[in-house]
Amino acid sequence: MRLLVLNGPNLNRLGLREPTVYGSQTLQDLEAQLQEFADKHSCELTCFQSNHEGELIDKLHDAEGHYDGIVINPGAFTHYSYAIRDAIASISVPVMEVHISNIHKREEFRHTSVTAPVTAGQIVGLGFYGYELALLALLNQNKGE
Ligand code: CA2
Repeated sequence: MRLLVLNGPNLNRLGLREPTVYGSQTLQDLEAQLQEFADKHSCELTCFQSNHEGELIDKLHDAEGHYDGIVINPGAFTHYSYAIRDAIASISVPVMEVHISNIHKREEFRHTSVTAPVTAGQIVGLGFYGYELALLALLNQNKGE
């Protein structure tokens, strides 16, 4: 099993500001935690973060044939990027959407996800644990096939 975790804009700032919303751990902490999780579940994990829409789209396209599942936190692109939505829809690899915070409890503009309708599922508000649950869902989904 090869899984890919994609983090979008500003997630490289985790732990540096707004600890009440996003916690005090960094992106490096998140990626280390997920690598440990992947090792425990004997799967191969690649993590990638970008602040650029096109780079995330390229990673989604390139995942076809190379990964069995993708976890994506598209950051603020979630709320308006039809280009990322179309990229997710254009691949056959299952994609799970994750948000560290509960986007439904926050400002109105965060309540909408234009990407969620083309994903296998969405997990919000569980902090870093949400990424582990999303990976687990992908592992289980592939087991049943
Ligand atoms: O809750 C999430 O995971 C979000 O995807 C995080 C995005 C936000 O735009 C989404 O609405 C919800 C923001 C990424 C992190 O932004 C930071 C801002 C300040 C300090 C640290 C990170």
